[in-house]
Amino acid sequence: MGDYLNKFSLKGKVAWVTGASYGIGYAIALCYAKAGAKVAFNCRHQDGLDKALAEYAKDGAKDVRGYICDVTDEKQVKETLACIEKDFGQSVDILVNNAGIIKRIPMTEMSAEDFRQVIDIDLTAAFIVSKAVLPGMVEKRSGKIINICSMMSELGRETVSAYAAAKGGLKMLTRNICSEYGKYNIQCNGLGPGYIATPQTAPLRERQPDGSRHPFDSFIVAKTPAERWGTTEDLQGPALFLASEASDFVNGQVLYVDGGILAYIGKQP
Ligand code: NAP
Ligand code: GCO
Repeated sequence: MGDYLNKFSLKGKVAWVTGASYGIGYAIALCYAKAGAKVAFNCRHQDGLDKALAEYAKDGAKDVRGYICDVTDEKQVKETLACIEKDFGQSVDILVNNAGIIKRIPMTEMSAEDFRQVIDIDLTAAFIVSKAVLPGMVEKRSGKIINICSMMSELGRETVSAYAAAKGGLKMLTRNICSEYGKYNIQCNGLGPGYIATPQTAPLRERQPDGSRHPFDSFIVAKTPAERWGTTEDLQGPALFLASEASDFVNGQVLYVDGGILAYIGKQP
């Protein structure tokens, strides 16, 4: 029996999960802390940060530190990275580009400003934060970058043109970081959640005034072979795999965690 299970340990590693005050980022950061990593997270608001720190403590995560940082601001990102390195006494080993937003607006009604904001947070910020941590990873010839992609890295639908453009771009940024930095033992992969119950998707699951399910909620359950929405916990194992030594020869991939959506043509009428 080899030391297979030890390969999943994150002991001695520093992980930075962006936008991890709640939702998917929170679940991933929590799992990394439980796997032994020292964890840094950021968000934009002090009240969100304080609430999250209390939640991490309540959930038994040790060595988690929070920072106020807007990931679209290169200066703030550089300053935050310097604080993380100082606070933890080492450079970042694992980066999860998780912070993201969505705007559901039909394309012909969407302003260029709204489109740019989504691209800025969901795509350009992943470039900015990755660019900041890469030199440290190159120096130690080791690093993991995980980009949180989406069903919209592969599929389109009404109202999400900017989000789909960003998440499609993020898939290709993932492949390019792999191509450019793989020789330094840096792995960059995507994690592609299906439809996950978080604040981001809450409007799609709201009960109707008569108490029935939102039509989009029923639509997603019908489109998913697992016949349910995903939970943030569903993403923890796959995110741990991509952050750990167990995935050292996996590079440039997107691991879709979608209950089977992308494999399925849909119910026959
Ligand atoms: P969420 O519940 O809305 O959480 C988003 C997080 O990002 C929050 O912590 C938010 O904190 C932070 N954030 C947003 N903009 C930021 C910025 N400019 N700088 C720093 N932090 C920022 O979203 P989620 O559903 O957990 O989604 C997380 C990621 O997974 C996103 O990239 C999303 O596109 C992706 N995803 C979600 C689903 C899904 O079904 N939920 C599926 C596939 C992919 P503050 O607002 O306090 O800054
Ligand atoms: C939407 C949803 C999706 C999900 C997710 C799917 O409006 O279609 O918000 O885009 O959030 O990214 O993987």
